[in-house]
Amino acid sequence: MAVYVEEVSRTFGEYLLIPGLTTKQCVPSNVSLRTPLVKHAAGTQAAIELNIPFVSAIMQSVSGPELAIELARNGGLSFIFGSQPIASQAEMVRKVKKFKAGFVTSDSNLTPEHTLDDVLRLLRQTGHSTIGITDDGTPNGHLLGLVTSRDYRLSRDPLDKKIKDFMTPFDKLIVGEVGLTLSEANQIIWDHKLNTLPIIDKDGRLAYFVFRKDYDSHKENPNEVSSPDKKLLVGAGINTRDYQERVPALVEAGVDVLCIDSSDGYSEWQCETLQWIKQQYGDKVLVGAGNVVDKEGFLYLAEAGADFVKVGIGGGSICITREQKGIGRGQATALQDVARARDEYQARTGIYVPICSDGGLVHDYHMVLALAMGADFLMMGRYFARFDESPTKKLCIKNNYVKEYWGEGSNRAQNWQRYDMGGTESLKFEEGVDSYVPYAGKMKDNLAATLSKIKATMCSCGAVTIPDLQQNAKITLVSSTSIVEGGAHDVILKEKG
Ligand code: RVP
Repeated sequence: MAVYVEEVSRTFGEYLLIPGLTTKQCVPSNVSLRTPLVKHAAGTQAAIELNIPFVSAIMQSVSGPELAIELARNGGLSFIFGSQPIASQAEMVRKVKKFKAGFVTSDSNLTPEHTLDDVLRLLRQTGHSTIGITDDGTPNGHLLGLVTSRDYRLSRDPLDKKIKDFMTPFDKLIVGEVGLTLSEANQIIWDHKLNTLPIIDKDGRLAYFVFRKDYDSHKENPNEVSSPDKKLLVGAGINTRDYQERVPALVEAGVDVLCIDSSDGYSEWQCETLQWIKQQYGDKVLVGAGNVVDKEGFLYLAEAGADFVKVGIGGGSICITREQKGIGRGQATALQDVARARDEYQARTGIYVPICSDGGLVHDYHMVLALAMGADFLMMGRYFARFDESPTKKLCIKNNYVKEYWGEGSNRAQNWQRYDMGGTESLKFEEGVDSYVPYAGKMKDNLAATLSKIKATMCSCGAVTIPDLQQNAKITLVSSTSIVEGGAHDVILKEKG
């Protein structure tokens, strides 16, 4: 006879936190959101820790290099999507690893033979007024000069005037050499009253620009997460089909951590993939697995060697797996079950395997609930898709700005490996939708608001660290009537101005 799980499948919106004693030390500025990403012996430090408990979803519409750079600069981590050719995924990883705060690869470049008209066209396209003039017009060609808006006068210069006749030529430029630190570059900028310092390699090729303003923005990122060589941390998604080719390419590109990406991870395919990686690389390559929704799934992956386990089936905002296949579990219940298994596993083995709550986080307070229920970090798609840094188009629809957001199981993404059940048959139905999300601006501004809410809630619960919260939170189920009571009610709301 089938097993009936008596516990109702519940989600975050059905719970609230009951405040604990807030001591005088328990203020937002004392709250640390530092959290382990990978397994470690209890009481020791994990090989990778994040400064904020957020990772971005392994999705085409979320985790490209631009978002990965910004998230790592703010203390979290992205998993670059795996539903693309191996070479292009590895290139994205490389792009994140190559990022040096304040050192920007020039995205506006022309040759001396181009004209003022070309300069203006490029300016309209990129919005950047500093243009690198290289022998072949590429970002890393030999540097021959620079054009800024101070080099031409639109009222006098003809549009067909050649760049070589008005650029600031190389011998008049102050340049720095690869290897300079950001503060050394900044010193040159100040000494010579420059706006831009081109950085060239020993062969005279353009490597980067350092702009005056970027030095300050570096100081604004105290949470930045980086590897010992000071490069930003980045992760990447893999699948259980082509891992023998994909993993070596990603490792070669410098990836810090991998994650097997599947809607249902309780499978022998995942076990095989984990074992192959561990046989090839030992603990030099860290790899998470999932997704699971119960104790059995967690234990299976933990014992197979997963460095973290991801929890959640069917809760994602763009996900229709539950409707299509009838599998899944309320995210809160799944998380509680897996968290219990993680703690039991630690008690038995002395090894702490972090768990990640993936999908279905709608309000900021859901994030605190997920952490209180035992998640070490949270994976989000919809949340990040709304920002400037996500790789999708920003559109104006019915006077509202939106960004595109589509599921990996949609026809648009065609990430069938994620939903693959083995064998040779190809997938015949979608498990995700193609949608829009309201545009929300810069990641940094949104993170600041979200993190300050999380810290305020933690202080109300009397917790200054995530482990504190996990051990001491008081969580209560709420009735549907009390959910209504929680919003504004029985008043006539004023129109927002
Ligand atoms: P959300 O943050 O609620 O948008 O959910 C994102 C999560 O949804 C992803 O991390 C992934 O687990 C899941 N997902 C991604 N694509 C699909 C799908 O097409 N069904 N689901």
